Parts: sequence; C-alpha cells; structure tokens
Amino acid sequence: MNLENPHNTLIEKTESQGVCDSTKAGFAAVLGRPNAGKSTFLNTLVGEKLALVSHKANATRKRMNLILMEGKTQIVFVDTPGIHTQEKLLNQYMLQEALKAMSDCDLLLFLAPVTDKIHFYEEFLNNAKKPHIVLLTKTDSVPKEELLKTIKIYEKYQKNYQALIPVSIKDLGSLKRVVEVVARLMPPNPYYYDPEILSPNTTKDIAKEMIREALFDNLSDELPYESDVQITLYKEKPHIHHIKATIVVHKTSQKGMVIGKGGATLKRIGREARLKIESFVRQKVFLEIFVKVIPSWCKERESLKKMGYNFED
Ligand SMILES: Nc1nc2c(ncn2[C@@H]2O[C@H](COP(=O)(O)OP(=O)(O)OP(=O)(O)O)[C@@H](O)[C@H]2O)c(=O)[nH]1
Ligand SMILES: [Mg+2]
Repeated sequence: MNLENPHNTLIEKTESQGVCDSTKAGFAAVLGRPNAGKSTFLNTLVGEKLALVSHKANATRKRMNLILMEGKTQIVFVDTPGIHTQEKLLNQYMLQEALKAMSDCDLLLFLAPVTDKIHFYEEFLNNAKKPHIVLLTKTDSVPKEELLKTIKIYEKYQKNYQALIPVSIKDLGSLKRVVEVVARLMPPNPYYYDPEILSPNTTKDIAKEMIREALFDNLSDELPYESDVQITLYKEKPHIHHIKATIVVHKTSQKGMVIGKGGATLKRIGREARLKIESFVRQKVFLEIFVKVIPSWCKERESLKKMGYNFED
C-alpha cells in the first residue's frame, strides 16, 4: 500500500490487518536524539501541550504517556528522553527511561530530523529488533529535493522498518498518516485506559512539566539542566487550584539567577507557568514558587531518587 502525501513520499510496507470488531490497544514509544521533536510531535497529535518542549536539548526527563483514540484503537504514545551519551547521572537515568519504554512497548517510532546526517542513526536502523517505523521529522526545514534525497538514503534500511514517513508539525496531514499507520500496527487488546482521557499522568505531574518548561524558556542554557521542580502542594478547591512548587538548583549563584533582579525572573516564570496550567485545567490557578539550593542534587543517586527519578537498581 502506498499512501499519498504532499511530497508523495510515504513508503509503507504493512498491509491492512482488515476490519476487526473488537478493540485494539498498544504502546508506541517515541524515541530519538535530544531535540528530534518527539514531545512537539506528540503534543500536536493530541492537540494539547502536555509534554515539555524546548529548543534546548534534554527537555524531557521522564516517560510521559499520551493517549490517542483512532476509531476502536487506543494508541498509548510514550514520550521519552532523548537518547545520548550518559556520563552524567541524570543522563543515565534518562537513558534508562528511554530503554524501558523501548522494551515495554509494541511499536517504536524512531524520530530522525531530516536535517541530521544518517550516521547518527545507522546503529539503530541496522540493529533494532522491535517493529519500528521511522519518522523523518522537521521536513519543513529543507527543500523538497533534499527531502527526496534523504528518503533515498533511508530506503537502504527498508527491510527493517515497517514504514518510513516524512513529517512536519506544520503539515497536519503528515501526522494523520502516522496515526493511521500506527493504529494499523497495534495488537488486538482491550483498552488500557479510559478512552476519554488524554494522559494517565496526573495533573500534578503535568503542572510540574509546565513549570519546568517556563524555567527552560527563561534561563540561560546550562541552568535548566541543573535545576528541577518539586510540587509540594496541589489542592483542587471549587474554583481555583492552589499549587506550591519549589525550584531546586544546586548552587547559591543559580538561586540568584532564577530569582533575577528584584525577583523579576521568578515572577516571569511564575506567570508563564500559571497561564499554561490554567489553560490546561481550565480553572484559575494560585501558584506559589519557592527556590531552594540542594548542593549536587543531580550528581548523587540518592538525591535524584528524592527528586522522583527512580532508578531501577
Ligand atoms: N521546524 C520545525 N521545528 C520543529 C518541528 N518539530 C519540533 N520542532 C522544534 O524542535 C525543537 C525540539 O523539540 P522537542 O519536541 O522539545 O524535542 P524532543 O525530541 O522532545 O527533545 P528532548 O526532550 O530534549 O529529547 C523545538 O524548538 C521545536 O519547536 C517541526 O516539525 N519543524
Ligand atoms: Mg522531549
């Protein structure tokens, strides 16, 4: 079967599994290097900004599940941290999260920006044992001829993948095609989650990601990586959600940067985060943010565990 798209470039090898009366459900892990566009892709699919997106790498730290219904098929997309070198402890945790998602899922979606050289991906393309589809992302950032050339290069691996689909978040049709292909590859199963919900992650988890996103957007490059957010109170009152959060950094100088001159930076972070959370929970939010120094929080296994990054020993 060969579906059309604006670039006429979807290469798909799977045949339709036919109409089935019973439901299908499965997990599709979204993998790729940092900054490949994994979280953006998923947010655009579900139409809500649930996963943290940033132009800075290493935005996603923990797996986040986003649920999409396609007819009688429930697809649980698993957003994962970007796969990269792992000399730092937090990176090791992030790699572990990605590998866990990979082993638990039914299908892998491997995202490779069309602007990257294929050599970054050859190891995966050669050796991946799980059924996978390759998504060439950010196609809007290259001319059509370059996209076609890149597709030719990837076709060398077509024996291994189920489909190769060029995508851009600016082309909703390309995302729809991904959903169709993924839905077809999901196994017969009862639904894992209530079909009405978008994510089984709690509102508290999502609020935390939204505050982290505001931090990423307002701080210079290295700092976000060395900071984190803890939610110390999440109370849903009749007309308002009351949230207390603590931004954790590991040096006193970083605390100063988060607070900013006369508290200006922290105020901006708080305002941005509050607006994001309010638009998600569709309620007023009262958000209080504190800043705390915990030396070396991201360098020691025990401190990481306290922050909610649970290593599998
Ligand atoms: N031009 C263009 N930019 C995109 C597209 N998809 C994502 N981006 C940008 O790529 C950057 C990284 O996006 P993320 O979704 O945070 O990437 P990620 O793969 O989740 O990154 P990590 O969580 O760090 O592993 C952001 O600046 C996005 O706006 C796309 O289709 N086209
Ligand atoms: Mg991400």
